[in-house]
Amino acid sequence: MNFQIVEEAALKIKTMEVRGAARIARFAAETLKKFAEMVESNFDENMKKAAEILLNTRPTAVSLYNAINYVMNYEGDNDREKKESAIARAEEFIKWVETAHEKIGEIGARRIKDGSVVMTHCNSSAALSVIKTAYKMGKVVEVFATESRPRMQGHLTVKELSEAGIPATLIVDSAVRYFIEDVDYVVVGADTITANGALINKIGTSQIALAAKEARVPFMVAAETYKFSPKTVFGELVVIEERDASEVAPPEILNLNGVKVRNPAFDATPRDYIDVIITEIGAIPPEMAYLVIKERLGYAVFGTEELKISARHFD
Ligand code: RI2
Repeated sequence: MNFQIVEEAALKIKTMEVRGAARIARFAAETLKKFAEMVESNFDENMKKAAEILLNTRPTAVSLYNAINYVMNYEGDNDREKKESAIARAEEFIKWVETAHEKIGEIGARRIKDGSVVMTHCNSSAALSVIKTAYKMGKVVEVFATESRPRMQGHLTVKELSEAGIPATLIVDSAVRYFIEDVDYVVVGADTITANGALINKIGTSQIALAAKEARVPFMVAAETYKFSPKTVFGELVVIEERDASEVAPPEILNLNGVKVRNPAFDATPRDYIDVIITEIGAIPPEMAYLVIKERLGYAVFGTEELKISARHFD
């Protein structure tokens, strides 16, 4: 069996050519669908290998894990039935991704008051859905977007805001506290929400949450339910991806004697700093994360390696 399309997709995720927790999840489901269509024999074995290749790319966003598990939860008595089921499940997952954004936009925008200034971090499609919807309702007057070093995803955000006609101000990450008094809401996305309601998101998010709490600025998280982590119910800790130091500093710095350069891509924001999590099924307090995992995702465990996501995904 030729795994080329899977290996190519895995490389795109690893190098962040395809990035963003929702996008990588959707891309993994699309890739598994294409691969399933090509498999002619030994369906289980080949799909398992493809799933492993895709999983072995970026460790932090649980959306990737949930997408893969969702597709791999296919059923059937023979290869033909299994293939049909896997393809159908991949399509269901893709639809889940597509429909969730719109609902999150609607629900999140309702919480924003007229004339608001919003701050966001990195480049989150879910957070931007809230901001764009609120803007269309005439509620947002300006958006502060952080650069989000080292990959500068803030540049993507201001481009997107500009295309949508939304006044945007780009700031360096360290200017967050300087500007926080001018802000009415912080709206960020999520890579993972843990069972205890903590948010794992782009490095720097927790500092923004700290500044927001100090300034009494509401901190809103936009997260589809497939960003909630069933693994954390079983005590597993979220692995924080540490990317290559060359993303942070040039060779003359990397080669200095006695100097280390570290590049964690994500950090954890405790639930006490989060006012609300906007999901496609409603605005929930972070304390309800466990219930979302239990009721929405379902978790029949076959060893933590093989969690089954028996989701009632979208209704
Ligand atoms: P959406 C991104 O991770 C950012 O941390 C962003 O906040 C999060 O995914 C969610 O993005 P990266 O892939 O799924 O840039 O809301 O490391 O688009």
